[in-house]
Amino acid sequence: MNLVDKILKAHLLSGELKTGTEIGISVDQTLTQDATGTMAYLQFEAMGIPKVRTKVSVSYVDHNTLQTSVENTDDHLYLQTVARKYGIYYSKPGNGICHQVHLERFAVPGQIMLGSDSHTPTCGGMGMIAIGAGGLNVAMAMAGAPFFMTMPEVVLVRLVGVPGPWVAAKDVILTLLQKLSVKGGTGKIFEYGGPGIKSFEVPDRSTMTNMGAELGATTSIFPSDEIVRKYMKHQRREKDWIGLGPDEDARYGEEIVLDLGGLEPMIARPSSPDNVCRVKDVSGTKVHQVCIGSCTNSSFRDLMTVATILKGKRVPSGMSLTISPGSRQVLELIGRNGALEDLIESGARVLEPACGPCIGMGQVPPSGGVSLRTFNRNFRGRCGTLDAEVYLASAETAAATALTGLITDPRELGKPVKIRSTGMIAIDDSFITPPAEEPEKVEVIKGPNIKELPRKERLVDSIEGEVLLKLEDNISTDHILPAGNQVLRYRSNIPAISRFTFMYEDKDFAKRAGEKKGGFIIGGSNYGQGSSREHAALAPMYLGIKAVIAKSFARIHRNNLINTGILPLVFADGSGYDLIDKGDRLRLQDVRAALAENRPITVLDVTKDDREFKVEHGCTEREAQIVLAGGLLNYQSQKMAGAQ
Ligand code: MIC
Ligand code: SF4
Repeated sequence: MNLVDKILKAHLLSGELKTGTEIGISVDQTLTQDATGTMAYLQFEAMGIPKVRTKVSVSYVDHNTLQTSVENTDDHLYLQTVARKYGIYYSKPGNGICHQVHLERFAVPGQIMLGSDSHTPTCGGMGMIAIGAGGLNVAMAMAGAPFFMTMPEVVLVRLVGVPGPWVAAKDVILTLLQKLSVKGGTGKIFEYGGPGIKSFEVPDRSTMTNMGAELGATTSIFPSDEIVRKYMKHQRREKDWIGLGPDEDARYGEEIVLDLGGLEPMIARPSSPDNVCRVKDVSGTKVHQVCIGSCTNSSFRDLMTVATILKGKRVPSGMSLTISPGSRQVLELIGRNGALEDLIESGARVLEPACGPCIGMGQVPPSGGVSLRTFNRNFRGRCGTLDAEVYLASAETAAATALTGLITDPRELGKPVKIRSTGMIAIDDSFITPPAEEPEKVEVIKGPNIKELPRKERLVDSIEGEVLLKLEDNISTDHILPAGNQVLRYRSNIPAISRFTFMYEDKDFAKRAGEKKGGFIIGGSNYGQGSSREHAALAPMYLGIKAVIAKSFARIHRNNLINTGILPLVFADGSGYDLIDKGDRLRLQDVRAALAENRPITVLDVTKDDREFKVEHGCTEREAQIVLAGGLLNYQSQKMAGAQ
């Protein structure tokens, strides 16, 4: 057996481990963050369960920590009180980015975690199956319900050889993105193995599993070996360590061999994480800003690498260099060993341990500016400036670039830096509030911006409406519902946030959708890639979108559409996409029967003389029931009413 199958088998509640079939698995841990958490906890509260049924559930505040508006601060108070009442750990603003802190303080090899953030697979670097999902799915998992998914194909990524000087984990995952593209991991789990894994410590491994999300993979995982044991020992959690790996004769659906010795420093050019080339191919490009941090590259090792490169040097005066430590622990460690001083002296601006610029909260580049970031996503507009050019690269490349103001291959720095491990860490968990001992005494506080989740009515049999938007391939949830300072504060208020739907693609979209009383969206392939934000489904639902017809969907967003009651439909014949135009009026016929009987749906293009084409819903029986009910909340209420 491979490692993935071993862990899944130990958690299997329904189905069998056969690629492409639906399985139900038990969930040990959950994680939420502030931008997706409020919705998840509102849903959890509505279930009327007194306490979470997981082993560990943690609520992090890391995305929108600035508290520049009362909506934001009210969200934090809600998250804090709801956590205390229902048995959830609460990680305060300033404690760090959920994935980094979870790795440090909570992740356990062999366990399964569901998180309402697409980069939840970060903890796969420690031998955990950690999967990103929509907030509603996480709420269900907190209530003890199984998580259902289509059993992915397990791909072995066999690392051989030893990386050359200045080649980092980020270069491994960028190389994979170059080879496989942002769709290459769809329906797959990447299991890393081979002798080359020994070259990477836990945080490096987590850089790779983190950015497996950019490949579209369900998750990625490394074995739990002595390197994991050492990491956990330094965190004073060695007692939670278990050794875990594949059998010697383990079988995989596919195998990719990567010779680390042949790799070079790589960089993703604007505006997709798979638009990858060698750093040296774009070296000399002028850069206005360098941002170091995010859940991909903000560990102790990353920041020590940067501090060691910058020590005794200064960045040019026109350069804006920011550093966001991944956690308060990382900040404390570099504070104590003097590296923080080196960073400050070099001209770096040290920000709070949080997502910060990665989610467009500050450090918005100038118009037409060039920003090089150690982050994981560079979709157009995500940084807050629509015409900015954002590059993604390793901490090594970022530090070299900060020093010259031009994209610079770190190999030009000469002798590579060597970073010693943290050693035993003086743990301070004071920013993590445990659940209350007397939960009945805790009052859950909800500010006026926190609105209940809107619900959809049950699905009707014949759906008619206009095509409001036709989009190309690889539309991300950042395109559907952007983040950033203007929008993030409304994550607990669907009516308010829906006004920003597709704001960069078509600024009148929300208004038009309102006037036309909803309609349809046409998408290309990999529609909804990227972030897990279910707001990218809830807001269109609120605006009356009935179905998205696309060439294919990204996993988490497809799930979110189903949970929201929006039909995710795929063209049965490739040419269907070309035949429809924005503004066409479509009619979907016999929809309920097609879902119940698992057959394609017939669509008539009323504008084009009722031209007929077929679309597939691809729903399992359970998914079909959810869509028929008008979403997961309705489906649950129906089930509960049926049980009584
Ligand atoms: C992201 O990196 O896009 C986010 C912001 O962390 C999202 C979650 C969100 O939109 O709240 C994600 O990755 O799922
Ligand atoms: Fe936060 Fe960026 Fe990581 Fe998303 S990708 S969790 S916004 S640091």
